[in-house]
Amino acid sequence: MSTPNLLMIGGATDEMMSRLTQEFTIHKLSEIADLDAWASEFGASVEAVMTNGHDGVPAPIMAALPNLKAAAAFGVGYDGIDTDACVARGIKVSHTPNVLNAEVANTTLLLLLTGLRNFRHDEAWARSGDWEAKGAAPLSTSPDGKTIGILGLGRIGQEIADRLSIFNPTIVYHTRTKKDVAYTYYDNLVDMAAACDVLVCITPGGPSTDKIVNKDVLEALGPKGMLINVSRGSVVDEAALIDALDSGKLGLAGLDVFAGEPHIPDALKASDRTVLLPHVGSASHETRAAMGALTVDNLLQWKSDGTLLTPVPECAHL
Ligand code: A2R
Repeated sequence: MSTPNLLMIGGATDEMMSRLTQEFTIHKLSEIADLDAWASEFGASVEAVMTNGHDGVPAPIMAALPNLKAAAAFGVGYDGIDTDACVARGIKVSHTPNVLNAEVANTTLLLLLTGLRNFRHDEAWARSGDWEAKGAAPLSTSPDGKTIGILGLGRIGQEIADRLSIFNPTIVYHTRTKKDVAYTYYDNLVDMAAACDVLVCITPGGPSTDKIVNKDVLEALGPKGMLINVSRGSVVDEAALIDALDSGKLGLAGLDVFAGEPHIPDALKASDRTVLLPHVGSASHETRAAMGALTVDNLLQWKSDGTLLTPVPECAHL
């Protein structure tokens, strides 16, 4: 049986490795000390890479693999992969849509509840003895009946809207194209932010959404408004966010993603208006297993017939 050469950029679970090692000859980028030396020996023989949305396929690696045919990304976002360059070279790219919708939506609801209900502070109040020393913790804000704006009403955005229904919200949304849904559509993000109590970002990253949540959007959301970002750090102008929080022009931020991950600006860490997570939106055992299985399924299908199970839209015609 042939075992094509596969370069792994980033990690994989034991389950993924056990399926892959039977089918591919694996090279791990983390074990390559000298990329040029490795590339001169193996680069031309590598036909597939496995990566993730964060690491992508860096340009020097693309250049070192002249016969690359398939790139399988672990994750739904693939802004780290230059799909134009892949299409130009006929490289097929897959990702893992849908299997993480529920978990990212759960994370969104938990950020919403933790922020509005002030549970971060309440937990500290209970743990520190403030309850006995100072009395009842301050009141907080109910998540019920709020107007919630979804920036990016795609697979995950729709799941967020569905799961939010337990709070009887008014859902509104902004995307580039109006969708066939009953929610109110805003073609202008600032206008939507002005109408919202909470703004949830769940668009892809990349140039078209870079800092789309800017000073004007944050100030329109206002002193009682909450921003939730479960998409990509690049979607929010982080400097403007820090200014808006520190000046009280924005009420709260619940953030799972950051511009310079894994670095989080000290101002966001120090703020009592933030709930911070280390990019764990999809990071449950169950969901990561499903994402890993789909990543491997894509590679195995490509090995068997040259097609991908879940290609990214840009490469679907290849
Ligand atoms: O704009 P449209 O009509 O293509 O709608 C998409 C929207 N979107 C945008 N909205 C406003 N301005 C933009 N520049 C823009 N670009 C895209 O984001 C669509 O409603 C949504 C993306 O939905 P899906 O492609 O179904 O992605 P999914 O699976 O919901 O994941 C979204 C992102 C990933 O790319 C990762 O960055 C993150 O969630 O995990």
